[in-house]
Amino acid sequence: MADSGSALSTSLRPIRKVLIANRGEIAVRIIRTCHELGIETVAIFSDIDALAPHVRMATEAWCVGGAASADSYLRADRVLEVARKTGADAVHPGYGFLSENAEFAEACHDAGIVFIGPPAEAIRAMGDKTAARKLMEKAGVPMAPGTVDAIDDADEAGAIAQEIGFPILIKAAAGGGGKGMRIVRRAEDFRGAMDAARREATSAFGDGRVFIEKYIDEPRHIEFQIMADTHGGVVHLFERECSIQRRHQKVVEEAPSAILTPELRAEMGEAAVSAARSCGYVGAGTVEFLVDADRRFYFMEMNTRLQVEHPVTEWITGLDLVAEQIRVASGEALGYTQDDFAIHGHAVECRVYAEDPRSGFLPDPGPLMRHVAPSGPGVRVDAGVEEGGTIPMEYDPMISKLTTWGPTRDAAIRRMRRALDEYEVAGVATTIPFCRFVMDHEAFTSGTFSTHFVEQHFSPAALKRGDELPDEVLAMAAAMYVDQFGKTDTPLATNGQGAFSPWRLRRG
Ligand code: MV4
Repeated sequence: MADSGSALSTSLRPIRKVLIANRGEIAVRIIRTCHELGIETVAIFSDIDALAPHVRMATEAWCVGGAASADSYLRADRVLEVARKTGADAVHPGYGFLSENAEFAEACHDAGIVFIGPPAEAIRAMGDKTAARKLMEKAGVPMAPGTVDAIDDADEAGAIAQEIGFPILIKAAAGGGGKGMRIVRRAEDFRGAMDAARREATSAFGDGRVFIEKYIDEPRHIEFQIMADTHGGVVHLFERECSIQRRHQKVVEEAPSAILTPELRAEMGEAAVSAARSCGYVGAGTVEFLVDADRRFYFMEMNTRLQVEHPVTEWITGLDLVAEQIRVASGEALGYTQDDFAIHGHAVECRVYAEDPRSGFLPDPGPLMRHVAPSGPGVRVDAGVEEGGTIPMEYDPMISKLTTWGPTRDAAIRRMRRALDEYEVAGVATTIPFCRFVMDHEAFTSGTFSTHFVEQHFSPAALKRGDELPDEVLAMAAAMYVDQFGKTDTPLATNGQGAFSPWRLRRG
């Protein structure tokens, strides 16, 4: 592979100690790989996370502040101070928190600490959706028809919308994840929608710039994993199907997608590699596409971090993506080319959250009185909490990611049903029954779904009863919890709606 330029650092930076600027399952996941590689780890934690698994597992752990993310995990200054005083060679940001913060990446670099992620300029370019569109246009990556630049004149924008043809979508340049978007179906609604989108974008991002795209109705969300080194090597590691989501929150993902042909996969993979090259990408990244009913694909955005759903890619490729990130961050070449990869079988991920699918997926944080995760052939559980611990209300209420592998899609799905049925949780409501519903649904099993799956097919009434733990098990869980963790029915925490007590058990 050719070296693509002098701006790329080719010197080796040995990484012996990594600070993990995160918590929960992703911190645990990163620590595991570091320890396998003989790398020491530094955990950071907030006041309420002192007993969390990531803190216990790391070589050393330092408190960085109070419960609120803004007082701890988002405190770039304190995170860097800990990195400095512990002699960490590198920082792994995980996902969320500081992972897509270009200033933080830069600050690490300025402090002589390796940021395990792309260059700050790549984070910045992809964070600005109009800058990303400009790069993609130059790189020849297909996009939905629309404006490349942000547009502020409503008359001009209206004329362009007319030209593209309704329905159109107004998006925030600083947006992502669906914030600040407006669908417009009729010309007469355009001006009002544009004003609303600008106001929303200004208050959400402090940046009111918007642009316009043709609205792709009932698309599939298919994203490509890419990996790039500092020597000009870039490969894609196939796709993940992420269409099963609600309110921009993914719930079920799989790899590969049931609808891609080898030809389309190759074409989209090449587009993803071009997207990565266009912004000088280094490390693990994800290029998101929308795929319409005619299987035309359009660039949506690029995520400059390791993603939640990366385990399904690890299942089908056999790679450890965190190990690859660390190798690349230390300056090593990929050591493989596109032809070295083939899809091995099929993998499915279900995200298990402390949320109640019977009442609008309301978060249900609290003590995890029982947590017996499934295991056995082809089952992987990435959890950041354990039985006796607590799902705090301050952070994302994820309990774990459950992934299964099988030689075929059908086998992976059957294995997922078995694993979901094995999973025992008491103390909080979970999305397990919802995931079971998805695994059973004909639209999912036949592969004929879109991003509208949940709104089209799900209602709480569709959840089966009888999938919750029996009363005897719940009573035993509560008794064991009190016995092991010394908790009584005195409140453990409050969520503003009342106190949690070990006796407040939940079914399903
Ligand atoms: C779109 C779209 C349809 N057409 N763009 C949602 C989040 C942000 N990344 C962009 N999103 C969308 N962009 C065009 N031109 C539909 C969505 C969209 C969506 C995309 C993937 C998964 C779920 C979604 C839910 C609603 C809207």
